[in-house]
Amino acid sequence: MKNFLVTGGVGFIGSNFILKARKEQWANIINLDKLTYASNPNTLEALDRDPGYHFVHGDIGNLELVRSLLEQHQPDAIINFAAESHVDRSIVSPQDFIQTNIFGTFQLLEASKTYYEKLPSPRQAQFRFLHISTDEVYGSLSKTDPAFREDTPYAPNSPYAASKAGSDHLVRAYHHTYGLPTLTTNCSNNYGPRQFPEKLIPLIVLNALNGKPLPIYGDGQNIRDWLYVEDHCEAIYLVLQQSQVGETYNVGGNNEVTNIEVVKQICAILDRLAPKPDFNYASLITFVKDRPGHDRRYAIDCRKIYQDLGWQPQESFESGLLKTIQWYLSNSTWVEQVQSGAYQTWIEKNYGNRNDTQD
Ligand code: NAD
Ligand code: TDX
Repeated sequence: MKNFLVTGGVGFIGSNFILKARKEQWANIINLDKLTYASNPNTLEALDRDPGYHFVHGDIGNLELVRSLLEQHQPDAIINFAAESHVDRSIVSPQDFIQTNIFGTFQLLEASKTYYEKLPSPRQAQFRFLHISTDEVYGSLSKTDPAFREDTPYAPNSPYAASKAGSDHLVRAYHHTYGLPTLTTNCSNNYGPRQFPEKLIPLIVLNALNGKPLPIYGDGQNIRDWLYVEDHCEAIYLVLQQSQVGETYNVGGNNEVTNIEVVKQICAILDRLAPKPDFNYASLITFVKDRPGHDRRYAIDCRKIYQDLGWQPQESFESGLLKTIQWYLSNSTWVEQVQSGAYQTWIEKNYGNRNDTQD
């Protein structure tokens, strides 16, 4: 079986990818994760006894650590999910975004280049570096603009988007200049199980269940395209298996929805699944000050991945949202861990304050 080095695999999308990769026997996994505030190590406890899964606590920016992991595990592919990913945090405090998303990706590329150049030619032909990126690098659309295509010029607006754009450019340059067999996917807003509740959908679900206000930035008319995380994971695997090297693919859910509509749909589902007498969850909706520089609309044109690889999203927004909310209702321990900060205590107990510990 193949070996994949996954970075940031304790986070939302990476953990869903790893669980699927092990279930479907796509590959053995080495998971390099720094365990920032956005990760709950218990997310992957189902793999505790899986001999095909190996966790390493560390930073993608630690060149020595990454080099030794590559040497030791000889992966057939590297899939880079590791990032600081929350736009609001990037506005308040951009430093970590530059450090991980730009410098960290640069270090990972450096280590990958040396590793790739030393591989014997049959293995070189198979090797891939897949970088996971976002539609936010393309900037903001008006209601009538056509959706983002792979050749839409980059115009990032937030420090997060700019840091992801920087990493995408580095990945492109390592292919163009050094021949590293890279691939990049730019996807829209993911939703599904195991997402940290700083992002809109889990935040609204958990605030509602706790009777807290449901904050809507600005007028609530900003539009996002929503992609169910499992559909995204399928797309990533397909790109890895079938794409020509150097390609980039946009991945979207064909689900453009305004924020206010997303929140109303969540409230309607909760009214059915967790009813309270004489109470509608929508009564908690509260309009708050807008996010600075808030992008108005994202939309993805996924014709390229459909035409080249035959991928299209399978999940409707209605059924994906229902499954997501059911997951949060059935996984109260996970929710308590991320909300109480108990997992950070667990990290300190198990790993101390060391950032680059090899398991
Ligand atoms: P997340 O914040 O849930 O998880 C990120 C993971 O990366 C965490 O486990 C964290 O501990 C780890 N990490 C952070 N810095 C690290 C470092 N220096 N070294 C090693 N590990 C580190 O993010 P996510 O939502 O799962 O996003 C994964 C990737 O997908 C990111 O690159 C993000 O930019 C991209 N993306 C996310 C979305 C989305 O809607 N969530 C959409 C498009 C693209
Ligand atoms: O409390 C809120 N109220 C609100 O109205 C929050 C947290 C968000 N919003 C709005 C802002 C956005 O228009 O909801 C929309 C979604 O917000 P986020 O969940 O923060 O996602 P977004 O900013 O769109 O970015 C996400 O998708 C692209 C991910 O966080 C990124 O990592 C990804 O690249």
